[in-house]
Amino acid sequence: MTNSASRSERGTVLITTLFIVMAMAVAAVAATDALERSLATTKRSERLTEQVWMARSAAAGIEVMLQSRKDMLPTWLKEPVNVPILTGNTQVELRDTSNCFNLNSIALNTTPADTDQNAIAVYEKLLAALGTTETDAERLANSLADWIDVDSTSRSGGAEDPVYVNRPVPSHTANKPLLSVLDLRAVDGYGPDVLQRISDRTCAGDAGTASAININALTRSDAPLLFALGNGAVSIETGQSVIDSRPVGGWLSVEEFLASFPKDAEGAAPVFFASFGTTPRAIEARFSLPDSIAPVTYIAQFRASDGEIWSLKSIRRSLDND
Ligand SMILES: [Ca+2]
Repeated sequence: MTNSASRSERGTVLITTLFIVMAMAVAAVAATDALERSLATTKRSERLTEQVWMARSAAAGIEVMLQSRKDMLPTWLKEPVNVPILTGNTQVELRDTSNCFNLNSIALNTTPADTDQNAIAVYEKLLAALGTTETDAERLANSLADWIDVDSTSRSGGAEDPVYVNRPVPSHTANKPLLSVLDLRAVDGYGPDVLQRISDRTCAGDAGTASAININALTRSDAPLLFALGNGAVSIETGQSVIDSRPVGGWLSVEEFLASFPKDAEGAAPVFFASFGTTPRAIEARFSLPDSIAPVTYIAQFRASDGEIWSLKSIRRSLDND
């Protein structure tokens, strides 16, 4: 009886010990798995950070290339160019992104942000010239102005927080300039039809900066832009006619371009609310990294004026429909 009880106790102790060992083994496996996942996450995070710095480094290399060989820009705008970076070479596609209405020209470069009524009026004219009714043009312009300005007072037909917080997915106005034209998707009134109508003629440049126009890259489809920037003084037909009359080799000066427009009854040439030049004013570079862990296209933006080219020092990833 005593021996039997002792064997039973030994058996219980053995089973308990086995359970403890099994539990410890499971815990050890779980801990190892968690550690491996944590290390993998950390490694991926470090890799992503490294890639952002690589992309910035590539953008700096592109800036040096553009600054040192300005004479090559016309060629590089036509075909991709290989740029050496730390991990090899990357193929860069350069685009002249002048000739769009800078939506952020609505914002004055002040703190707190205020808005420029002239730029809002120009934008309204552009919306109307692109086929929007005058009522909708005013509503859309004011809606964007409310989105950008820092105050919470809704303009006529505009939209501030009360409109956005009552949506099925509540949100708030940004109260700052747009980061991208794609931000318009969040602004009240900007449905797919409006975005499709205006996306090729608008861009999100520097706040408080006039739309940059390269007169030698204007196409007939830019005539509504001239109509709006000229505050309606230049009809779309006149704009198309002037663009059609561009000399072979391009206009040599902005003055020569302006002289192509008919003068008004008092002999005055049209005045444009824009910054004009005979060469690209805004350049966009798109590139990928050769050993990227995901297929990402980076976009770096540059500005050009008076023979100088400089980077905006910010890069971003390409988004859907971007
Ligand atoms: Ca606002």
